[in-house]
Amino acid sequence: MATAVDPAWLPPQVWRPLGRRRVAVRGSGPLVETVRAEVTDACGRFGGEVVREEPYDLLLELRADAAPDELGDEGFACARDDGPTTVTASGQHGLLHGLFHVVRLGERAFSGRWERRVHRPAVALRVLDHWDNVAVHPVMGQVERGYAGGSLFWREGSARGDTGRLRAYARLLAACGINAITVNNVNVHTVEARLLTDRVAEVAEIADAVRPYGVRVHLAVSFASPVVLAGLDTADPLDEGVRRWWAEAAERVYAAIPDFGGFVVKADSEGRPGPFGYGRSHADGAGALAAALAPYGGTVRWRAFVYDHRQDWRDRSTDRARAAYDHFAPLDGRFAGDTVLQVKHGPVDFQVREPVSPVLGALPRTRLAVEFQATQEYTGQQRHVCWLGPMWSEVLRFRLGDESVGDLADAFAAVSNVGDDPHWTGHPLAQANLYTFGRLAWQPDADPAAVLEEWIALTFPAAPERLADGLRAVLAGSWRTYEKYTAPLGVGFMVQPGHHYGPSVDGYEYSPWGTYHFADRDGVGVDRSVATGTGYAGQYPKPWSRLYESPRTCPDELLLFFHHVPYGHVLHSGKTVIQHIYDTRFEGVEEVEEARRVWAGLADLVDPAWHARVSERYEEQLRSAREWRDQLNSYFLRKSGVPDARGRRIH
Ligand code: GCV
Repeated sequence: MATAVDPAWLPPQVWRPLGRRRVAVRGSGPLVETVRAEVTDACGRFGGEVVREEPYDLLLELRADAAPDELGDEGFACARDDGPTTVTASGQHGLLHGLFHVVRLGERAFSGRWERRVHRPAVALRVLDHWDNVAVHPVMGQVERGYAGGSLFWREGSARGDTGRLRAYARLLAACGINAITVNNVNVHTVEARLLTDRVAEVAEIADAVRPYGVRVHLAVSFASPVVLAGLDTADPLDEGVRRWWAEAAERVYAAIPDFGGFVVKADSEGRPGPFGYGRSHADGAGALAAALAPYGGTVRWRAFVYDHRQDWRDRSTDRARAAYDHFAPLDGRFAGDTVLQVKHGPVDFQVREPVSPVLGALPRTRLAVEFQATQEYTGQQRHVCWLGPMWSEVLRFRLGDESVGDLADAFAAVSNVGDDPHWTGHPLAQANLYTFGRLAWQPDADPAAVLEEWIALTFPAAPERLADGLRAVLAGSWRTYEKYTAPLGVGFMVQPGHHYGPSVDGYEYSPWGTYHFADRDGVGVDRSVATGTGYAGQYPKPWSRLYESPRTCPDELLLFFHHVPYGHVLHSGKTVIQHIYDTRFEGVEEVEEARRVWAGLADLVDPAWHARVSERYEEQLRSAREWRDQLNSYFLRKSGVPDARGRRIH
């Protein structure tokens, strides 16, 4: 039996439970019209009926007086007693989310009874940042770190104007719970800078296309805009002329896009301009932009990804991991009201394993966004299956002080993994990352395994249990599998420089980027202890600072992030570091072989195009995993001279 999968999302079959009912939609407004249109379409397809009055099986109702304080703009209450299922919202966005909730529940929405339950997102801003270039960049192409084809918004210097696809995209995002997109790369090049001014109409067209699904548009802007776009002789954030320029720019943007979301800024980072160039702080820099957006309620997301990318590798005193904390912790309380400091979830750069960034616990008086990377730059570039749900969930549940990261955050952002690929994400199974980001951003303490179940059920409606089992088997453990054959024990960055795909153990070892592993004949890892190393471990509150300080208490999976240890160091697992390196490389490859076998066995249950695409990527994943295994194992055998205890073939 072949299960057809509609790459346009959501596959029509998921609407069946709702579509064969009598459904009433009450209220008015553009998003209510979207809900009504969805319901009408589903009922038309599956034989149900859109009705005005009782009897009905489902009532979707917008009522301004329906506990607005409790529900907020995006929340809704869902209940079912002896009568119909009811979804009540006090804001239009809430009704839309309520609709997708019912879709997710499927038949369960129409059986049994349950008490009124309120669902509302943990944070108001759940945004996907597209690193899309308008003009094709000579090195990075149309999409920086994009692995899903071209941009949905831009092609070779122009807006694509494919409003149908954009609308479908917004629908997909709403189904995941995502409510904002940034339509250009944080590395803002010359052409893209103009989206803020004379090319804003193109952004307005995108905003019009996604608005019916409650998605708002943001822009990445260059800190040097006043100079680059208006010829001012300074971008000093405290200069009156500069502040006026930003205020006028914001006014024009809001005239074109009344619900514009705000700016994201990468400043003083990897060569981008910023306030340091004018002797100002990042709080000053963000303040100028926040003041411009304040009259309209827009948000400045200011990235904390600031470090010295021109480091001398000989200099052992500079530690890139420390940089964001050193720069930003002293600024706590100095950011203007609506500024959100956007912090990568780990201290370095989206490696497969990093500790949680201590910045997230260091600015109690600052609004924070946690930034994840759905695009799989360092996790297999959407040629490898690597479902990141468990990693993100670990971050969100991690407690810094009294609160979890999920509680501390005021917003969640992810670098988008979507492009114009027919499957949206290049690797069809990478859709699970998109969905999981949206659901965890809505509810950070959600069980990722349950989210994966939802994704499976929504993507393969009515899938036979064998297919669901197979998908679970290939996805659930895929992050740990990837970690096994790539980076041992938190060491990171053993990738090919530049494009970051595939192994190169010393690729960054003598580079200016600050990402070293210091492997020598005796041992490997970075000493970040306070006692003898860079002091990074001391940026954490207790108990973490104490735990990370000593190799005896540091968790195995982060040992080489925090310590330089001899190859013979015995892990908590009882294995030596060198044996762990060998064993995990072999295990990782075996797990990919097994996943490929499981996938091959699902051929009769999956749409042939899907199946073929995933199979082809498994071939590449396996080839690459073997390359990782062989390069890593050979490297460490040659460095250490310690043979594999099990005598396996190492080159
Ligand atoms: C958009 C990493 C990536 C860059 C990216 C940068 C960032 O360094 O390799 O492509 O630039 O992160 O997050 O700004």
